[in-house]
Amino acid sequence: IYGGSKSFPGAHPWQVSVQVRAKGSSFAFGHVCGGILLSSCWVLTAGHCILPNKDFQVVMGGVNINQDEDMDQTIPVVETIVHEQYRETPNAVYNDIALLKLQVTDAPYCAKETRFVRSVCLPDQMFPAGKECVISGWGATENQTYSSQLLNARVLMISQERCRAPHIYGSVLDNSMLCAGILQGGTDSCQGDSGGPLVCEQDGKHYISGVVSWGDGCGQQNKPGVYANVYNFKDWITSKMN
Ligand code: 4AZ
Repeated sequence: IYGGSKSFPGAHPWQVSVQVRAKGSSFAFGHVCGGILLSSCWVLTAGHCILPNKDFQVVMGGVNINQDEDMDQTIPVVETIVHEQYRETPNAVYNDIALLKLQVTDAPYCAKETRFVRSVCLPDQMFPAGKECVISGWGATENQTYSSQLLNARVLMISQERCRAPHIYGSVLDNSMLCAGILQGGTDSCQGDSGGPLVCEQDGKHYISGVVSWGDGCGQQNKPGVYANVYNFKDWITSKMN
């Protein structure tokens, strides 16, 4: 996260660290992406986070990714489902969404709801341009490659029409994507935040509006973050979860 600040424990209880088993190791996992807790047994992440034939686990509840914390819940992933139309080109990533099914720990639960672990709602609308929403993650900052502390920043929703302007992203943008950021630059998601949440609050409830997906660099003027447009995938998500 560029231009962000440290998150308080429990401030983003749906934030997940998606981790892959290190090569040749039976126990060591490393952070590859963010993720979003949708229900006790389902995590939403980006399609480009899923490397085939790898073992994944998720860690949630804590704020420091390099330390075991009392609030941490670590759960193996039993199934990965990447969107059938997920596609990467040199200029954009399309339908960049995937679901992770978690291992049941204490039937019927996988993740247990606590002060620090809680799911976020699926949206029943696209949030309007100018709406202030929040991004969070352990990805790159303006000073270092990764942050051991969970960071967050406020960004503004940007209309599709505006984001398709030639000096922003032009016609590579489709309805599987949405833009959010600060067009003057400085505040943005970045590498390692991918798969993580863009969350908007409405009437005291928190809704997942976007999944960190791609962008032209990080924090650059007129190059806002591009997010998988969760409202566009709501039917796909609910059908896979059922
Ligand atoms: C990445 O490489 C990436 N500024 C993620 C988010 C953004 C750019 C790149 C958005 O995973």
